[in-house]
Amino acid sequence: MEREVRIIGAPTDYGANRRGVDMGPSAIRYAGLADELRAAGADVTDTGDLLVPTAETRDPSVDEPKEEGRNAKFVREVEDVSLRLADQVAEAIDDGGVPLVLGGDHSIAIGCLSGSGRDADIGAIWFDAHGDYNTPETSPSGNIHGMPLAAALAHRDLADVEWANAPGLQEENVVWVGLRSLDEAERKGIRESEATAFTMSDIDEHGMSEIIDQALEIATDGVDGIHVSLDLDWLDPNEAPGVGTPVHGGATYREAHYALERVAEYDEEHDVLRSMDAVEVNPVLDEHNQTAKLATELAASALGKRIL
Ligand code: 6HN
Ligand code: MN
Ligand code: MN
Ligand code: MN
Repeated sequence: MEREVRIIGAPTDYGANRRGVDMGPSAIRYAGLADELRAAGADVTDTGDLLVPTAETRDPSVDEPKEEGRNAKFVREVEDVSLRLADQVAEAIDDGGVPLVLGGDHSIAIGCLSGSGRDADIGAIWFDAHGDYNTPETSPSGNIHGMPLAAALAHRDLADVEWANAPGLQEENVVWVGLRSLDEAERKGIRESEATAFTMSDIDEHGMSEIIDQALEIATDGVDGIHVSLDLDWLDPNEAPGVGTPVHGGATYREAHYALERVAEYDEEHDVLRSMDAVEVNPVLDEHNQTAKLATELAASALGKRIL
């Protein structure tokens, strides 16, 4: 039977510095997402975009910093989007589908993780150049897209931010793949965590094939399923120029495809993929929609597209 893939657009840029990432869902749809997914054998429904008030109509500093030393911009707006998105993600899973959430900036992963882990224990594979493990206390930018994993895991000074916590997410089942840009506090936090971090150097040393297999084993061990978070800046900027925080030395086109094809193969055997997001596509910075196209292809790979 065909599996339902439910597309949910989350056109936010509250969590990022650069305007434009809110156009990501449109660009990814325009790149042919639904057709690619249907070709991969999915039964596709598109719920459209969440309503997200444009950032210009909001004051980023309202209520923030909440106290001395805490910096998180647009925290109320991110809360509002996260709560509504979590409901939609949970509903799609309840209905037997796989929600595919299109960002928007990476702060939308907060809603994805809490929705996906609402009535389940989950792991997560985090394909990203960055750790996204800052908190309002450690963040150099105040941008919430650098914080979603720490928030979901209720870390450090975020334990009281209940709307951002994803109680189902198990720290020991969180795996980063492709890290190459960490702030000092993130580095310390990641070292001290029970989660597993694979850097680009690990990929250089062992190859993507071995790293993704390990990541899948760790993320799925003893949980009901996993969330796959795909930040397009995971790829090298030569492949994915349309992102707000590019970092050289990222995954190649084939490494990225291979990793997501393995997710699909593993899912076919073990039925582990609960939910997925594709985030940080910024059409304003992109070249001929190349990064949106890549997001489309990689999502299709993860959801069953095969070469042969
Ligand atoms: N992303 N570590 C930097 C910060 O501002 O916290 C960059 C975060 C980038 C986040 O790409 O999703
Ligand atoms: Mn990210
Ligand atoms: Mn990133
Ligand atoms: Mn546990």
